[in-house]
Amino acid sequence: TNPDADKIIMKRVDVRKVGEKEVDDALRRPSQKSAETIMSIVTPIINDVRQNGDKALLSYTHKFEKATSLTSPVIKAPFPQELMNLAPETIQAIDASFENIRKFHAAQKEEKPLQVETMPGVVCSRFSRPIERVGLYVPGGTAVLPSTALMLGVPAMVAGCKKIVLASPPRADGSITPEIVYVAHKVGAESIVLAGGAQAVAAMAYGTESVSKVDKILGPGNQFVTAAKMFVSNDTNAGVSIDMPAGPSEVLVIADKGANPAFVASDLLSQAEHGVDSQVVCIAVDLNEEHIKAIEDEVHKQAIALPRVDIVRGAINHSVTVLMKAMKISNAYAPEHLILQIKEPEKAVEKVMNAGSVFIGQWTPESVGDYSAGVNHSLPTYGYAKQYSGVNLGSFVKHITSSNLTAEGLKNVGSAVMQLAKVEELEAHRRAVEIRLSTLEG
Ligand code: HSO
Ligand code: ZN
Repeated sequence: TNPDADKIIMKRVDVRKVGEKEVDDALRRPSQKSAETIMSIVTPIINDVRQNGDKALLSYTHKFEKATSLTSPVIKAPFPQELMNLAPETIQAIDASFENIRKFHAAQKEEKPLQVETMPGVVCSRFSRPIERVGLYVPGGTAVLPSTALMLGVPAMVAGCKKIVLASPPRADGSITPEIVYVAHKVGAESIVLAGGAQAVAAMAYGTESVSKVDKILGPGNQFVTAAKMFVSNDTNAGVSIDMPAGPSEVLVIADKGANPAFVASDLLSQAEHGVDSQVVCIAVDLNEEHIKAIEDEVHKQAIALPRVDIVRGAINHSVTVLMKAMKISNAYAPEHLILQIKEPEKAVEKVMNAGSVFIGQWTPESVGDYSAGVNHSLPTYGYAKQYSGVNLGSFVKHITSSNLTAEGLKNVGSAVMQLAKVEELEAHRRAVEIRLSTLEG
């Protein structure tokens, strides 16, 4: 018998020994259910909630969350104190994290409108306004995630969104995690929708008798939540947008000889414990067999001591250690989280082209960003870091532009406008300028 048979170990790929295809295959994210399958499941749910409102919403919560005693799908602010009784050390931790996240997102505010005089007398401006009503989805599932409520709620509050609606699946007894209620209270949420999945997304997108309709839905979720967000954002009747497509969480750690194997392993595992579909990647730069073995042994040793070892085992199953070519592979993979446990890590940041959030140096585990440092943890996964940013203050505002011309300005730019209108054969456009120029001359 093989003593290593039960070892929790990542697959190894040596870029120097195998072709590009093998590397790509090893780094492929675990496959998800097909879009059609998921859509065929969520579409009837969405339509039902849209047509039948609270009644449908409640029936799905009874069915999926087993919260059969629940009689109303919404709690409105002010939230009763008895729903947010917490240990003082939890209150302190939430308050400290809240403050750091608030500071970092407040610093993202644009001080004053951008203003440019493109020609004498032609002034163009851009200014931002908060999105009025936002719906924040906080997943339930195998872990309670009040930190996600913070990551979505704090920037919404800082941006000045008028109505913040939080949705999260209730527990089987119909109650909601008190930490989430406390965060909802702190960010000034209008209500908490006690529902999850596609039904919660539909309720916020279209509104029901008791759920307020919102203008944008943000927050991570499983495949059903993501599919529902995609569906409603494509429905012009809903008039709602979303933050980004979401997939399972992931981390990529780049480690060199100086990296502490125990630290590297702890970071890989903190991501692996999120779900069996999580993927963790370790890129070993210039490491010999002994170094790699040390990391692998640490992964196993620390993993078997974790309460969520079974989830970790599932995640590690489709995770990889890659030898060499770190930054090129990392940029191609576009990890949600990138951890740099290498010499001169700040220098390497210049080469980072695609990543959701970067954790620099050995004293920066991903967990600090997940909870309390101040950066946001709602980040693009599944390779979407190539084109999406994580949630930030900008996710809660839209930009409006304005133009303001003097008579001189119109004289300066008018001929270009009239000529292009002529090219496009849009005569009314041309005349709108001409009529003014003639008035000026007359
Ligand atoms: N790493 C997760 C966020 C999270 N971690 C919540 C702990 N709680 C995805 O970025
Ligand atoms: Zn995490």
